[in-house]
Amino acid sequence: MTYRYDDQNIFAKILRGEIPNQTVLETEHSLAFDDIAPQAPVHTLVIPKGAYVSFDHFAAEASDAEIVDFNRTIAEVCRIKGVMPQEGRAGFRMISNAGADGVQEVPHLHVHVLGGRDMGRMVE
Ligand code: IU
Repeated sequence: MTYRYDDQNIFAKILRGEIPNQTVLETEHSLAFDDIAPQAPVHTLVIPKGAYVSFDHFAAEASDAEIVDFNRTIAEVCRIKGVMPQEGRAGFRMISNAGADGVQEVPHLHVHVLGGRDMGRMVE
């Protein structure tokens, strides 16, 4: 599988510093920032700094260090935002849309971290 990455996508511009963002956490290989149109009290996007279109591209071509960093950044964002599961209400949902059927709008891998309210059941 060959992936074509569009370096003019909005998240590439954010990574290059051409567009501002509300940074939650930056690591060696990842950036987390708040979504501009939040769907929940907590809605943070986590992206790798590398040029990966979607999760399948990342899984196929990212280094182990990038993959570990990305996963730990997601978990750290949950801690920072106070949505780590615990006794009581906290908890979160992670979503990564990929491709047309996944209704992915921005062609740079991103995981949505959503929480701060009951996220409801994922049913049709
Ligand atoms: P999607 O999974 O590709 O559909 O999600 C793209 C998200 O990027 C969506 O939730 C937008 O609100 C968000 N976003 C953003 O945070 N900043 C932007 O400048 C743009 C989109 I354009």
